[in-house]
Amino acid sequence: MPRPPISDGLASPADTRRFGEYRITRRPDDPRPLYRFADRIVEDGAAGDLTARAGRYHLYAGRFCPWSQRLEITRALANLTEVVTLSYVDNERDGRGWAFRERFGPDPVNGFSLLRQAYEATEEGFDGHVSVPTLWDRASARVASNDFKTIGIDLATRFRRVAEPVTDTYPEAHRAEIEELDAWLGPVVNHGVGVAARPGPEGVKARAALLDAFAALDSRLATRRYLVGPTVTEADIRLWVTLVRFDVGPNARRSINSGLHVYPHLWAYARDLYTLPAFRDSTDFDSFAAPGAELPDWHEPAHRPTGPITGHTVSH
Ligand SMILES: N[C@@H](CCC(=O)N[C@@H](CS)C(=O)NCC(=O)O)C(=O)O
Repeated sequence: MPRPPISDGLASPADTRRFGEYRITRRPDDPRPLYRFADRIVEDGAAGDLTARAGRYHLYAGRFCPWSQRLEITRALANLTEVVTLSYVDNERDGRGWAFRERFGPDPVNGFSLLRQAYEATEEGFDGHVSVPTLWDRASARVASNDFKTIGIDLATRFRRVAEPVTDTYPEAHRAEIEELDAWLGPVVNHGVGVAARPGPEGVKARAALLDAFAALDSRLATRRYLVGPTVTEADIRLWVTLVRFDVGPNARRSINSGLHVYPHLWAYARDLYTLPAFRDSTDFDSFAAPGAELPDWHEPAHRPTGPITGHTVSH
C-alpha cells in the first residue's frame, strides 16, 4: 500500500479560513463505522497479534481531550509511562484535523505533521474520524485503535507481564459494577455535559439528568472514598476527566449550575483525586478552560473518608 510522504516538519498554524473547519465526509456507499479501528492488545499473542510489549505502542493524545486524559491516567496507574510512549497533538484544529505544532513539538514516532497521516498510512483514502486518543502500533506501522474505551481496558489489564501496576484500575471483582456505572454516567455525564450547556429543550432535559446524576453521586460519595471498591478504578477515571473540565468548560458561564461545589462530597472527591500525580500531572487547565473562566480552588484540602485504602492493591 502506498505510504504518504513522511515529513519531520510541524504543521503550519491552524487556519480555518484557508483549510476550513474539521469535518467528516462519509462516502454514501461506505457502510463502515467512522471510528473503525478497535483492535485489542493481547498479553501473549502469536505473530500478527497486538502483543503487549515495552516500546511497541504509542499514544497520540490531546491535552484538551477528556478521552485522552483517561488513558493518560490509566497508563500512569498501570505503571506504563516507560512502556507505552505518549505525545500530544496541538490544541487547535482546522480542516486538516489534529496536527503537530510548536506547542507540544513534533510527532516523535513517524514525523507526521498531521495526525491524519497516521490514518492514511493505515488505510488509503481514510475518510473516518481522525481522533485522539489514537493508539499506534510501531511493529505493523498502523493505527491499532482509536476506541478509547477498549484502549483503556487494555492498558489497565494486558501489560501485567511487562509492568507491575501501581493500582489495578480494572479489578476483576469490580468490572461489572464499573461497566454498570459507565452505562449510566457515560450518556448522562460524560456525553451529556456538552448538551446540558446548550439552550433549548434538549439542553434543559440534559441539564436535569446531569444534575440528578451529580446529586446521586454526591450521596454515594458521602460514605465512600471512591466510586467502586476501596481503590481508584476506571470508574473514577472516567468520571473525573469530566468533573475537572466542568466549571471551566461547559459550565464556565455557570449556565448549568453555580459550580461543582454545590455537591460537597462530589467536589471533595474530585479534589482528592487531583492530589494523585496521575490525575494532577495529566491536567492542563489552559488546554480546556474557556477564556476568562474562573478556576475553582483545586488545592483546597479534601478531607475525604479514608479507611483501609492503599490505592496500591493489585488483583491477579
Ligand atoms: N468521540 C469519540 C471519542 C474521542 C473524541 O471525541 N476525541 C475528540 C477529541 S476530545 C476528537 O479527536 N474528535 C475528532 C473526531 O472524532 O473526528 C468516540 O466516541 O469514540
